[in-house]
Amino acid sequence: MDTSQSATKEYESKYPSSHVAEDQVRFTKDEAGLDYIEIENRHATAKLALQGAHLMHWHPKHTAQPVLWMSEQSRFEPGRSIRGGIPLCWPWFGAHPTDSSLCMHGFARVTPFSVIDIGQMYNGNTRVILQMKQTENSQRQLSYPYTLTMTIEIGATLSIKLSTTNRATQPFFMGEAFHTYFNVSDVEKVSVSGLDNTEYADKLLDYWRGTQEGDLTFNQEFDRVYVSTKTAVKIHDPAFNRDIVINKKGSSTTVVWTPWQKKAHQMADMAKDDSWRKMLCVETANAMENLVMINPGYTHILAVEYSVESV
Ligand code: TA6
Repeated sequence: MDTSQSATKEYESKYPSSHVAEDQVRFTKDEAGLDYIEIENRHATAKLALQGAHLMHWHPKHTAQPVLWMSEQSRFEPGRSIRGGIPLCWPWFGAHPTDSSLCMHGFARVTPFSVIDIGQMYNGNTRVILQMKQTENSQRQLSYPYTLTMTIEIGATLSIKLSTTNRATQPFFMGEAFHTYFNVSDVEKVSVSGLDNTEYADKLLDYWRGTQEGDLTFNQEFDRVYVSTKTAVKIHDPAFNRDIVINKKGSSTTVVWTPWQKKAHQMADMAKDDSWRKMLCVETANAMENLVMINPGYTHILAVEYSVESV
């Protein structure tokens, strides 16, 4: 029995109630001990790391290119973030507001999640429900009682929901993001629409505030936090003959980032070639003045849906 068969058997013994669609789902484990779920249904293929409920790969069958980008230099080690796919930023975005010793973008992306349910939907999509485990590291960084649940539905479109339930007796504030790396033909040849007239903080200009005029195009490092915006955005990629449409709910911030060459080549988990051109981050978030307050007993849901339109 190979590792994926034994991983599947282990899963079925642990989660007997889940209706694992045999031919759609494989459970694998790599030599570093990270667990993965590989999915193929009639609409798409996908791969998910249980650490950080991290969707690494999504390729709907109606488009020639995968929709998510993954660095060839990414490391896959317990406790280390993966460079590409959809890193989960939670319970803060960017640097911790008061303690700079804590990791960028929060600890959820390096924390293991357990699979609560997995199965085939009536429309042929595969839905995976995961819950973040409480670890010594997570409890050290956030002592509040909470439940963090991720629901991912994989098909011709990709739907992701991150539910935070406050199980404490007092409200708490948090930041969050789906820090999504999109696979593009060349970042210098794409544009992003949907943020016209939107205020932003420019991280490269010490958070200087400006207002976006028209579509975004890229010819240098770009790192802007667009605030108080609930609009859908589109990545227009004529060379890949497609638009990637990003619809969101429960999010008031959209972050757009390309490191460009110099910054990319300074990053240990980015190749020292021009692969940085093949990625663009458009992140569905709540950050800066858009932090979320959750009252005791309440649940906040950050939701996004990605679809691909041929052009
Ligand atoms: O969302 C953009 C950003 O905040 C950039 O400033 C850059 O730091 C990027 O995230 C990557 O962060 P990471 O911690 O994953 O290296």
